[in-house]
Amino acid sequence: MATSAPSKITDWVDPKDKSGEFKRQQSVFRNFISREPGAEFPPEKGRYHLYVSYACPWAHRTLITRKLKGLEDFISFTSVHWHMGEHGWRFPTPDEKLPGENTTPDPLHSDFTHLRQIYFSNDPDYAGRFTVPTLYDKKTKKIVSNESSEIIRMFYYEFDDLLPEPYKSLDLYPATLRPQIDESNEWIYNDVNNGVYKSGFATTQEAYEKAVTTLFSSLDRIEKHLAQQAAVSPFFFGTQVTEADIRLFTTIVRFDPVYVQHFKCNIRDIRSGYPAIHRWLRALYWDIPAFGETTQFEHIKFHYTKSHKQINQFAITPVGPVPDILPKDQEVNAVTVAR
Ligand SMILES: N[C@@H](CCC(=O)N[C@@H](CS)C(=O)NCC(=O)O)C(=O)O
Repeated sequence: MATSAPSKITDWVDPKDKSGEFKRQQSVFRNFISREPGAEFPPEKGRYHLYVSYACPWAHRTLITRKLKGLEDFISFTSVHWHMGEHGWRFPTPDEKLPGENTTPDPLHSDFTHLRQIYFSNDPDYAGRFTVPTLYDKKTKKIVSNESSEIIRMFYYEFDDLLPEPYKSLDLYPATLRPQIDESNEWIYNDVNNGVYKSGFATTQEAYEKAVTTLFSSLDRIEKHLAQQAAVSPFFFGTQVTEADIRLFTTIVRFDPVYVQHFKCNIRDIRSGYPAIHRWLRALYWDIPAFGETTQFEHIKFHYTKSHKQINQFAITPVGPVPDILPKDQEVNAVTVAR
């Protein structure tokens, strides 16, 4: 079960790895909530708890899906504090007032101060990373999963027998679109979702340039796709929101506020360089509460800029861009003038 952990939690790139490339570890807990008879983790109202960070794009996927599927009364959640230090994520203290709902101490373990204690209570020998999202079973006191791509898929269908319409029939991974979604997941994960981290955590010029140029050629490809797709719907594929929207949104909404400057993803930004992506982003953010209401820019901006001391020694958070996200009917001046 254990994977090897680096000596320091902040050693995003193994100092012994001369390539300077960020290599993300595999998630360790890979169980599934399932409505199959006899399943170890059956769908039950109130049984599961999600530990997330509002800052984290992977955890953000699970918050969006939970809300889209109407699972708010079924799955409770807590967001950790945005600061990640030497001991990893910590819970807010009772006197800290942070934006966003459920930014509280751990409601399930009053003596726990850090997320890592959930991992150790589950497996005292755990040697992997202490990541969010973490899906926890209150009944057996076990971690079900710490892999966001699998947690969201459990949420798509496994609670459907307990859900009213229209949530029950909302299909976020429709059979007809699966080949397209799977194909795009592959390169968008490698080049974009994880690509921003590969760019920002690189410790050699070569590793950085390789990641950032790959990232931007994939953004160019997405831009072309979304410009054509705009004739059909505001969504990435087909005429309804799907997994493709959820997985791309959490990276793109962080792009201008954080990744452009903090992760040096600055060949272009979204608001002035990618009109179709910008339109798609704002339609999701402003028109669908599951996207807008789960986005907490203060957590997002503070987390990256004040936790990654190897990138930003004095932990100063840049003020801009202002605003974090533009209204749908407003553009940056350069775009308005060009029109
Ligand atoms: N594969 C995981 C990745 C999750 C992940 O890396 N989360 C980050 C926050 S954005 C984390 O908790 N990192 C803590 C660490 O690596 O120590 C998933 O998609 O669920």
